Amino acid sequence: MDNTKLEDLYQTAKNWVYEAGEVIKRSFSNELNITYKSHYADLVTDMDKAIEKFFIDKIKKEYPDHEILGEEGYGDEVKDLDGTVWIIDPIDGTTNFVHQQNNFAISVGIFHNGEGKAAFIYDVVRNELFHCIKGNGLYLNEEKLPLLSEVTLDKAVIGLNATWITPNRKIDHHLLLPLVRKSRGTRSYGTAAIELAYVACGRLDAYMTMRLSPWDFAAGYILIQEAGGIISTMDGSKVKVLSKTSIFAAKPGLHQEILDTIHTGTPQDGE
Ligand code: 2AM
Ligand code: CA
Ligand code: CA
Ligand code: CA
Repeated sequence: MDNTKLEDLYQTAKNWVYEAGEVIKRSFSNELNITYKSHYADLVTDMDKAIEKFFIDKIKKEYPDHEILGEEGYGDEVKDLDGTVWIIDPIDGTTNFVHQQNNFAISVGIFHNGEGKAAFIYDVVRNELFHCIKGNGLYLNEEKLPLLSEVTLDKAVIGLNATWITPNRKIDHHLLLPLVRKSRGTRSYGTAAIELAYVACGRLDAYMTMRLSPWDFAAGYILIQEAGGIISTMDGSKVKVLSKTSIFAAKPGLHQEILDTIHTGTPQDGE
């Protein structure tokens, strides 16, 4: 894809993200139709479905050869990242959307032949669009943000949610105690997309989560790398963009310090 084509795609996608945001804002006065997916805490609303369909209609009309992977399943069965692939979460943070009408985002990542090319995470209520086109730096609305700088754990704020205190197969949860003790603090926003955007812009120094799907992290994955951050799985290996995976994103330096703390620490640390 040449630069002019990519620039066009980026502008078009950005306009659609703003338009979708307007649709969501207008919906606040309507009653929501909420249903359950896999279990009692896994919600979906008519707005999740409407916004996903909104993107799919636009993309299929304008770019019929592009593929789309969306959470609500109206897109394609995407098997690989050949060609141009959009990975879309129409509303990330549906529980917040339902309970708070705040702290949710539209997340759109665009890949071409396996490479992240453009990304958008739009916090609709705060009017904050985190976005990038590959190689051009990270933007918050119109403002270009600086590259992430190094920080040590004692000065870091870490995005971490309470599922980590439950026993799990991924990691001995006691190993996270030193992170909670030694960092400046932990935060949990209930929206992976915004948490990743916050790492990209430096509001969080790191974020770790046990199991996300491609639509939860695709845009954040692109934004964080554009900002000079590091994103991997919890054990530090490369993220497979089309798989369900743990995610660990952090500023350079801190990423290794946390991996060392977790993987060489002893469960008693910090107790
Ligand atoms: P979602 O709101 O798009 O479903 C906190 O719930 C974060 O984890 C959100 O980013 C949410 O995305 C994501 N998540 C992933 N799988 C989930 C599930 N099965 N139930 C609830 N949230 C899930
Ligand atoms: Ca969901
Ligand atoms: Ca999500
Ligand atoms: Ca969602």
